[in-house]
Amino acid sequence: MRDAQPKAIYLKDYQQPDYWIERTELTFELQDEYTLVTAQLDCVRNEQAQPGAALLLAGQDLELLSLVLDGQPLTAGQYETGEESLTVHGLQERSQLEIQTRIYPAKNTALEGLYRSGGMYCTQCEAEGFRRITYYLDRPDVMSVFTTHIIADAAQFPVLLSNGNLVADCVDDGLHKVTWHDPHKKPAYLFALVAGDLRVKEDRFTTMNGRDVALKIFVEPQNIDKTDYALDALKRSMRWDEETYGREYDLDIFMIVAVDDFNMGAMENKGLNIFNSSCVLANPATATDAAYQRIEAIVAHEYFHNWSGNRVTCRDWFQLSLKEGFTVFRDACFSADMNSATVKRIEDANIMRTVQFAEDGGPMAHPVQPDSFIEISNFYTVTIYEKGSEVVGMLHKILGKDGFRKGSDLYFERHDGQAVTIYDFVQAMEDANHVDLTLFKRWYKQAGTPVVTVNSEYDADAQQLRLTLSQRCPDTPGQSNKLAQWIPVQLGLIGADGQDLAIDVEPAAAWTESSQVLHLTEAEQTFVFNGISEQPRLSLFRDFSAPVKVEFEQSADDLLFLLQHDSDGFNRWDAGQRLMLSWISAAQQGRFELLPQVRDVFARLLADESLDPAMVSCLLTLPSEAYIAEFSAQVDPLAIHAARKQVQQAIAASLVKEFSACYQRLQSTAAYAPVPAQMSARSLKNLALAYWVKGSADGLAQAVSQYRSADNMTDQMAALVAVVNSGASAQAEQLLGDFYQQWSQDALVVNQWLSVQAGSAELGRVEFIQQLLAHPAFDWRNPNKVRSVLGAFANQALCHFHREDGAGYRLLADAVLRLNDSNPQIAARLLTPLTKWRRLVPELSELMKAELQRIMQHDALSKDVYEVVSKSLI
Ligand code: B3K
Ligand code: ZN
Repeated sequence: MRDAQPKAIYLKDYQQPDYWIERTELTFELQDEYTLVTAQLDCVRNEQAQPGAALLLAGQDLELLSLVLDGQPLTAGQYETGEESLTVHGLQERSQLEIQTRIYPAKNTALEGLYRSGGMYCTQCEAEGFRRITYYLDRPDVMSVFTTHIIADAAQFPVLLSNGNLVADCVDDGLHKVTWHDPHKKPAYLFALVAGDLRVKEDRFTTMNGRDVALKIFVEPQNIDKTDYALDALKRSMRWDEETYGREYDLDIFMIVAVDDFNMGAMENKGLNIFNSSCVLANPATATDAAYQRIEAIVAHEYFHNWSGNRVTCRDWFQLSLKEGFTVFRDACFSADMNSATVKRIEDANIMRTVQFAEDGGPMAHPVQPDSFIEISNFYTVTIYEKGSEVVGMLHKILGKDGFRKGSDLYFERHDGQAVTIYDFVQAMEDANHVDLTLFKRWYKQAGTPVVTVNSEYDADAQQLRLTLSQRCPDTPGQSNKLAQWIPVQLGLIGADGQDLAIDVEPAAAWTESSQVLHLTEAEQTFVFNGISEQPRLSLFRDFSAPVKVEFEQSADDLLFLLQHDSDGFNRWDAGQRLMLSWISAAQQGRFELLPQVRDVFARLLADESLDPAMVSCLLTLPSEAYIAEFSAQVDPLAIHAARKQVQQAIAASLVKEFSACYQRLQSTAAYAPVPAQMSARSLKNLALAYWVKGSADGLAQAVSQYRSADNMTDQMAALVAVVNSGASAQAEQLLGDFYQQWSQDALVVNQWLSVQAGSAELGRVEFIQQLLAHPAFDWRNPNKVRSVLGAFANQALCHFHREDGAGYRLLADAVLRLNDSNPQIAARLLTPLTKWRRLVPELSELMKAELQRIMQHDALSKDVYEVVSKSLI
């Protein structure tokens, strides 16, 4: 254990800084061994600060070379350095401070600040990476105008990029020198620099007011044929944000750079987005449909941050969801508009129920606006992002489309150029719509997933339905006795003919144009529906209208009815999932059988050409093991695995003909294109193949044949996964070998190859994972590879991760300890599966806890790992 325990930082302690930095001029001299950074900061005293207040700057892993204040070199006594700080005395109301530091990007394995990735230099400054570049007021409420000079060897670094517009570019005596100027003031976390020998794919975009913008995607030379889709997605995002939010781009150039070594998906640096190469590069031969959709969503997300995050930014990191929740909501709506809105909603609800509800129910549970943290990097969570987005989505439901737009217009107009809080966002929504959202704000302060219990009574004589909804929210670390939250309940009542009944309800909906959204704002409320002439079936929380758990007993017959007839696609899916969960739980108790009427419904769905194939594919997909675990009181991963497999096998065996017919029907000779209609058809075709392979030898032969003839990665990968999961080990080994040979030169494809194996119940045994970690294709320094092997193993190959002797947990804990030193952010992220120990069956729970205790004993834990482990053990 470390000596001094890292300290928590509290929202309640927020104070403005004593100085602002109006202008920041940076000079980078990139040399082989190190980089020299000269920062000139125009500091202005905050009017709230005392004259003579010291200037307190943050810095990490910096060598301080010189300090000059208002032209005078500073000597000992005029400043002090601490372990991660620099204090400077003697500033006037306005002073200029020049700081020279030396840094070592090639030794930076944490991938924060300025670092090397292969032959290039790049940066990642959010949240607190800029302090690894120079001493600075590295906090988002300090917004400054940046000018950046970069000087580097001209032969090695023909491309030198930073934020804003290029204002000077020359080669002088073998040195390439450029200057970039960003006229928009911004916090340091949005600073970026890239240097390399890169190729560029270019296009142009004309904004709604006629501004001509150059669009450029920079990649390493071998990837230039993988840039088309991101460029297309970027243009669609720019247009969509103009049409949907009235937001226009504000510089002459917008750049994206692909980088192989990157901790996260991408980063929205002003005018210079940096992307993990896995989230931007694609061509049909190497990327699956899922990868294309991810790229579309992330390109949009980062672009949308230009307004929700950059122009209007966060006052402090407790407000992270201000930009992330809102921007995820924006990208989700964009993806819904580009593809099937229902399928997108299903995918998002799936993530909420599988990952976010788990976080809410575990030791790292925190509100959308946390009260404290030890390491902010640990708070880039599904709660901040996805639950944050759901909360914004509920505001959208409550205010309606036009009301929400009025609110967002006011927010952007009122706060442009400012660093604000989540409540400033809500205030704009309130002011624009003249509503009081006091109750709604509890969503931001209370952690945990509310549980809504449903009771309904139909009175045939009175032709009335009484619906009683009650809510409670479980205690979470540091929070108990939660208050009722404002829960929008979108619903329908369905008659025997499958049609929605007309709704006349008291109390009526208060704040929406849609009478089908009830507002549950108290601990318990009864809603009375009048004029209901038959006992209806209830379809509640349509479109996943609130991120809650629902306790509602509905018969298998009712669920099967909803699966077929609900006019709300999301609830059709949900009814199916609830049915499947009931089968899996029956299988766990040794009493599952697939009833003929269920089989017939599935057969009809498979043959129904009027339905969106992607939707049918969702309807017939079993809940994942992780999803099932979230719906189990105590988690027995091995029993869940066996039960799910049994149900899957039963479906496969009883519908062989139907799956094969559906597969054949959806075969296509059209050239591959990543367009919605094709992607939708492929998703059902490949789902049918996966079941067919499990149901018959013909299916296996077809999968091998699809693998061999595929001209695109979606079909090749789907066939490979189907064969691997079939348990046909000889064929699987053969195809995996062929695959590696075909793709060994393409790192992104090799990562997919690693993850298919590591995440597979058939292959992902502990000993095999150890072999993958020793494979030449693996590299501990590359986060994508760590995620492909260890992330896939611990999150997907659950039957091996939860091995009875604890070897799976040990393997993961060893990896965490190894990465603790080199890349703490990735180490802490890998820990997530180990935080769930309390919910496991006792034998496994003890073994997992023991691994956490072993990590805790380590004597140099990073703040990142310390926070997750210590909170998990409380
Ligand atoms: N804002 C970045 C995430 C930065 C993560 C820092 N540890 C990506 C995004 O959400 O758009
Ligand atoms: Zn974001």
